[in-house]
Amino acid sequence: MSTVEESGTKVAQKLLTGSRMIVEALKEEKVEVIFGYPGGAVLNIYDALYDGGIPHLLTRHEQGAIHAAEGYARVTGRPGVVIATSGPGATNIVTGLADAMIDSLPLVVITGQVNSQVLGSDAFQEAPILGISMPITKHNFQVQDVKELPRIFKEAFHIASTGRPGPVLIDIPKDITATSGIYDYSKDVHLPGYKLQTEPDPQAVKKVAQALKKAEKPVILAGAGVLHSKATNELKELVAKTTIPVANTLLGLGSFPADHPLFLGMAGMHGTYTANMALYQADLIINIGARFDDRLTGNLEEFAKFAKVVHFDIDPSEIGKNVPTDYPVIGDAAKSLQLLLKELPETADTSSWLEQLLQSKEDYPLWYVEDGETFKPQKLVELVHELTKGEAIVTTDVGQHQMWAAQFHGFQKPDRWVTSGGLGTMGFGLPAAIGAQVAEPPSTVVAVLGDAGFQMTLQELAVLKEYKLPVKVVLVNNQSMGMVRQWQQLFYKERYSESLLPNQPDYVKLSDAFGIKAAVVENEAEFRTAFAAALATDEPYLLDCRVTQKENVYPMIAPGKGIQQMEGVKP
Ligand SMILES: Cc1ncc(C[n+]2csc(CCOP(=O)(O)OP(=O)(O)O)c2C)c(N)n1
Repeated sequence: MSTVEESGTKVAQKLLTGSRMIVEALKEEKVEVIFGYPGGAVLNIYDALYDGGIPHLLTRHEQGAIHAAEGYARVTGRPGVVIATSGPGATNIVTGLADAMIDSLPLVVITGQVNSQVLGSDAFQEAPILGISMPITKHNFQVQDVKELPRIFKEAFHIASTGRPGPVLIDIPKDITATSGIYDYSKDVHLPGYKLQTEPDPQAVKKVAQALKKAEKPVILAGAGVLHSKATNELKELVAKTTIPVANTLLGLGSFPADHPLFLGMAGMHGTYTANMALYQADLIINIGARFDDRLTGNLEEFAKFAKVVHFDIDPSEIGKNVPTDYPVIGDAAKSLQLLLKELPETADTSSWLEQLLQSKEDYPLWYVEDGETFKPQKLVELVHELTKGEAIVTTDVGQHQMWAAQFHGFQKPDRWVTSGGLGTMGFGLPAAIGAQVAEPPSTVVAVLGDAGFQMTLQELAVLKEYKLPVKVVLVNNQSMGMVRQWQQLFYKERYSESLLPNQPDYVKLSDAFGIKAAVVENEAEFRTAFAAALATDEPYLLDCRVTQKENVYPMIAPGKGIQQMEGVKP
């Protein structure tokens, strides 16, 4: 270490290669684990990692690495870190970048790139990842000089984890990782163009308090922003003080306890009748950290027809994007709610509204019919909840099983629910479970997967074995792409085009090949025994659960319909 004069101040500096700088920067950012996959362009980085210092988890596909990093980020709130090589390594992470971007997950993704001298020449394993990833990252960088590396890393972590979180990509030509330069990580981040508005405007909050005073039919819509800003206590306090009922978005589940009497359930396409009708009939919708996406709102013409809209969001571009907003509050949700709690006036008399909603909750609960012959997937989810006492971290793939998990696994606590919401990425659930288990080794992690989605990333079973990750895989095996089949049944006259999967692998043999214990389960009794055995070991386990094939997710808002036009509500 040497000390040199710079701008009149003495700073500690070291002469390091680019790859060593990367490892040092990751250490300074207190990175606990890297999810990655090596290749030519990142060989220098992997060589620097060989000396130790930061654990690295080798997935079996780069998509697995980035979804694992997303799972880690969702559970910890800290950036997940990924390394992939240039070309196909980089393009293999594109789905994960888009997934993290739309679900606001903080990631720092390092891609190797061909040597600077041959950039743009269609060199071996060259892919223009900067251009490809531009619209699906919060920000991206290409390092052009080794001296820039410390600044770029510091900025990348800052951008990924502040404001509305998101993925940041750093593309590094191979020669830069071999070149030496002065390493100085002491400088503060200076980004004049990156404006964060975390402190809410007190006047804006005052207006919300006044709107609350008049509202006779208020409802809170709590989204993932509540989880990102760790505002769950403030939300509970707000509800305790105002008795305003709460509906969740898919990604907001866990931000409010499912067993709370004022919890109306998830809203949206497969939400509860009561949550959706509350949003439809409300005179004031208080959106906290949700983006009013189309799966939530249904037909926008019908949404919030009678309501004034309050929208708390850290991202100003969300205000009025889909739904006209009367009372916007830009800022960190926890801070905004703290301010609102101080401002709270006497609220209007909402007793008849609450009575109506509580009655509706009783009359129109989520439901399914046991046929006495087949194993109902909804029952399976209820059993997962019962046998884990609702304490497990649950990850899912995308499809019917995801919706049943959202509906029937009452989430009591924050950050126990890891699912791909905005992008709806099949293949997400198993690698995300890996990241979640790495994030919280003592917790039970259950990956509830569809048989089709599982087959997209099942190579990651190898990771469970190698790293002794005791993830319990619950395969909701309906021998079909259930959600596609459901839409074909309902909207395409039962023409099941390419959605039935009668040819299934033998999942027990498959698991065995990976050294993982597994069992086939065909009914509730078998599930109880097998899942208890799975939970009792500290090893990974897979249960191939043969469930009813032609079961549909209800209730449902059909495409184009309004939020009040639900089908399949309990008769
Ligand atoms: C990568 C990807 N490809 C295609 C789809 C479209 N898609 C949505 S759900 C679904 C079926 C999923 O089937 P499965 O994993 O078995 O779950 P199930 O619906 O049966 O519970 C498909 C193909 C998707 N969401 N993601």
